[in-house]
Amino acid sequence: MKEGMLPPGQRLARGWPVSHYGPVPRFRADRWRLQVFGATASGESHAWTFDEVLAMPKAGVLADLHCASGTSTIGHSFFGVPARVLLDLAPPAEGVEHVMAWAEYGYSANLRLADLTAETTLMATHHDGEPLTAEHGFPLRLVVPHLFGYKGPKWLRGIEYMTQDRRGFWEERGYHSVADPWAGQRYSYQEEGEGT
Ligand SMILES: Nc1nc2c(c(=O)[nH]1)N[C@H]1C(S)=C(S)[C@@H](COP(=O)(O)O)O[C@H]1N2
Ligand SMILES: [Mo]
Repeated sequence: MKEGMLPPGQRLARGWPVSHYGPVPRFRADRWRLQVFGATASGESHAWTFDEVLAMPKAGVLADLHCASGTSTIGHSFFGVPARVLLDLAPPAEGVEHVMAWAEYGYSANLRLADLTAETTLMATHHDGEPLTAEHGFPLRLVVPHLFGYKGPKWLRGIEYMTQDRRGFWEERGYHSVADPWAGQRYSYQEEGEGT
């Protein structure tokens, strides 16, 4: 059981600090779409309005968030659409094992398909019973509790199915491509000899 424990090298932050690169985007419902594209089974891209996302099946997830810079926040109660719902609505082509999660302003994070379909991976709309605040990702934020925070784009706008793994925003800037905090997978140099 990992309950009540922090991954190695992490310390508890006070409250829930905001941390991301760049400005906080403004939500415009008329222009906003969640897209699934790339190597889809049908070859077509899919897009949903925010109202359509809100009509998808929902679930709650309890999560701790671990920033790779060394701070953690614990006991978050998120609510939203399990990411694996997208796999039913817009299945990937055979052989797809990696995805890129895309956010506003081109932020991206690569994930193994298995990380996206994990039971606790959520496209969150709510936190502790309230809609997400703009700073924490309103209207939609990916939460991947078993990986470091940079794998969870705030202001999520798309999932790209990839036939080959590619590195996302922080992964290109020296951070680990898998990012399991319990395995201490913080930096890309650690991938050497890890066989990832
Ligand atoms: N769009 C976007 N999402 C992002 C980031 C970012 O820079 N841009 N930073 C990530 C990182 S490194 C962390 S630790 C968490 C922080 O989330 P919080 O501010 O809600 O604690 O957001 C992640 N999601
Ligand atoms: Mo982070």
